[in-house]
This record gives sequence, structure tokens and C-alpha cells, in this order.
Amino acid sequence: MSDITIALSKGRIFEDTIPFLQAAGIIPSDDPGSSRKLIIGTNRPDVRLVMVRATDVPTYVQYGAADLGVAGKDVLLEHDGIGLYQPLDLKIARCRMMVAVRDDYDYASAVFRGARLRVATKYVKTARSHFAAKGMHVDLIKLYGSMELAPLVDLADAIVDLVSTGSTLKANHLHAVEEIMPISARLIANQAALKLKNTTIQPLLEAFSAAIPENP
Ligand code: PRT
Ligand code: MG
Repeated sequence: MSDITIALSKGRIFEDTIPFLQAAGIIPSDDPGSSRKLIIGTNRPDVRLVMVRATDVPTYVQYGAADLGVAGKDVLLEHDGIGLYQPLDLKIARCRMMVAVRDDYDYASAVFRGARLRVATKYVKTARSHFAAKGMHVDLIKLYGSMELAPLVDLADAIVDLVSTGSTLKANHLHAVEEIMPISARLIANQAALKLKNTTIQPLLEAFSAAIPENP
């Protein structure tokens, strides 16, 4: 039996991953929402959890500091995932990657005129390939959060961000003009661990797979 480390991030990824852990007979010993521990044990002596920033999950798994991890497709698209294997779409933490503008901004006519748009986003790679595929020239402005503010203070004409309920856009007088892609969280695995720790990891993958919601 090999020891397994699973990288998770606090918040919705952790909450939504609990049922999968449960299906695999894994119960965390602490709640990362209230505990300050970065390494959380479980009822299984061979399984521990490490709590990292959402954008750092692929890095821990890629270098083998964690054997498995759960990360949003948005995060994985921005990461250069050498040595990463993506065996399962867990269909959790779902949302959509969208292009959004101010309610008073005429996106269609700007696109029609061939205007060079300023686009603010945390998702530079995803945005670049989306606009390139449309043959649009854009100036990308990298931000680390609160993209919704950028069009309001004329930092950008448009943003590329995740939308789930749409209430953040609405509260800031913005609206979505294009959907880039649906997003959900994926189980990721370190390729070497998958081979070397196969007897422990395989049953986990099977339990996770069986717990994927059918009509999320
Ligand atoms: O918050 P922190 O800076 O620590 O990190 P993070 O934002 O990367 O982590 P977290 O926990 O907020 O998100 C983890 C993952 O959840 C993301 O990588 C996505 O795959 C997924 N996810 C699902 C979302 C959302 N839904 C979502 N709505 N991540 C972020 N949002 C944000 C969005 O950026 C926008 O600001 O929520 C706001 C919009 O929500 P609505 O409901 O108002 O539309
Ligand atoms: Mg967040």
C-alpha cells in the first residue's frame, strides 16, 4: 500500500470534492474552512490532503508533491501541464468562461468595425486563443482578480471571466456577450504516481468515477 497525497483548494473545490472522497471511504480529519492546517489527515492512514491555492494545484501534481488533485478547467488551460494526466471530469464547480462588457457598450458594432479591443483577464492564454480563432486583434491586460471592475473604470472594453449565477455581472452593470466554453473541475494525476502507486490509485479513480453526478 502506498501513501497518497491529494491537492485541493479551499472553498467550492473542497466542498464539492467531499462527496467523491466519501465515495472512496476518505473522511478529512479537519475542515480547511476553519482549520489553519495546510496538511490535513484523513480516516485512512495512507491518504492525506494538502490545501493549496486553486492555481497552484496543477504545479503540486506536476512535480509529484501531490499524487492527485482537483482543479478547474480554467486553471488547467492556463497551466503548462507536462507530466499531468486528466483522467476524470468530475462535473463539479461548474460555470462558464464568458466575454462580458458594460451594458452601455456596443460589442457587436466594435467587432464589426474591427476595433482593437482592450480585454482584461486572469485567463490570458484562453482569451488569446479565443480572440485569435475569431480573427480579432485584442490587447490583453493581465489581472489577478475582480476583472469586473476593469470596464467600469475604463481600464478595458471587455473582460474574460467565469460566470455562474450571473449576479456579479448584473450588480456591476455588465453583461455577457460570448460564451468561450463550459468549465468544470477535473481530477488530475501525476503520471509517474499513476504507474508506481497504481494499486492504491486505481480503486480511488473507480470510486471517484462512480460518484460523478449524472445530470449535474
Ligand atoms: O479565490 P482565490 O483567489 O483564492 O482563488 P480562485 O478564485 O482561483 O478559487 P475559487 O475557490 O474561487 O475557485 C476555484 C474554481 O472554482 C475555479 O478555478 C473555477 O474552476 C470554479 N468556479 C466555479 C468559479 C466560479 N464557479 C465562479 N463563479 N470560480 C470563480 N467564480 C467567480 C468569478 O470569477 C466571478 O468573479 O465568481 C464570480 C461570478 O459568480 P456569479 O455567480 O456572480 O456569476
Ligand atoms: Mg475566487
